Amino acid sequence: MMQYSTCSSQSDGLKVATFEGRMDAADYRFGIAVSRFNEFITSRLLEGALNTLRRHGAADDAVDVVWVPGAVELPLAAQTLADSDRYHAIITLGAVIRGATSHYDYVCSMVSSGVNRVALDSGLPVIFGVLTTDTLEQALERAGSKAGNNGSAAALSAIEMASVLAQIPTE
Ligand code: INI
Repeated sequence: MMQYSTCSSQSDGLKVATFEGRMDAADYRFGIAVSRFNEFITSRLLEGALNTLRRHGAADDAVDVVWVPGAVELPLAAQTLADSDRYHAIITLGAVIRGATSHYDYVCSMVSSGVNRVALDSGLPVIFGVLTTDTLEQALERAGSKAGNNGSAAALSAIEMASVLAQIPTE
């Protein structure tokens, strides 16, 4: 919703256009890429994302899910989803756990820079819903137990970004 904000430091009451996302997903389509590696965790992230999209009005047929082998494959899946022109936002979900991998830093670096590049190249919101934790316990905490659900948080970001980007005038 566009509003006009008055900058209080301006004595002449200058008004600036201000855009904020509405948390209503009914008008948007979402693509979700989720990794099978650490599926015990990522399936919970997916459940959180789907529940949140539904609660905010997304229809089931407005959401597509693509499973990939691991976090490293998420950027290519996100890019393919973005290139399809079917979606207003893409959500990537994965879990990289340091204790379980000696190449943790490489995997984190590839997935984070890849996801960011797809967002900037496509001009679509591509949300980073990938857990990067030291332990399985920390991942579980962020997948629906005491530290919330990172998949649900990613879905909220996707809705907000789809809405706010749609409002920014193009000329
Ligand atoms: N993929 C993950 O999603 N999480 C991990 O913790 C992980 N570990 O431990 O290595 C992981 N590796 C697989 C990687 O994402 C690719 O699928 C694989 O290298 C093939 O390209």
